[in-house]
Amino acid sequence: MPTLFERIMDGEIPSDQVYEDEICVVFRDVAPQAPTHVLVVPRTPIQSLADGLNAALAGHLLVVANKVAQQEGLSDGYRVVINCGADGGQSVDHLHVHVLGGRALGWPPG
Ligand code: DGP
Repeated sequence: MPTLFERIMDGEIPSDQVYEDEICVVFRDVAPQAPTHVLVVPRTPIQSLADGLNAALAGHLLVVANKVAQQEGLSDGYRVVINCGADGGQSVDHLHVHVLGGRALGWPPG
């Protein structure tokens, strides 16, 4: 069964895509928690951060997160979040990196 994010990347489910390369795709979150809220999603459907992410892919996702943050004009800063598993609040079982910005974000998270 393809994951929800594979179905988005295949175009079966529409999305507002802001970036893509051979390794990952970035699209806007359907339920944004900040003025800018995008998801950096590897094309390979790794379930979570706890499931075999390698250093090269992890690094690429972070480099792309910063690239898109600059593209989105987040010059005052931004936050990168990876929710992992049930306690981490992960709801889609396809690894993804949240990039949030456009307002001052609170800390700690709930
Ligand atoms: P997480 O809770 O960390 O697994 O984040 C999953 C995110 O995915 C959540 O912020 C909402 C987003 N999301 C869920 N369904 C869709 C969808 O169909 N389209 C888009 N663009 N985002 C979605």
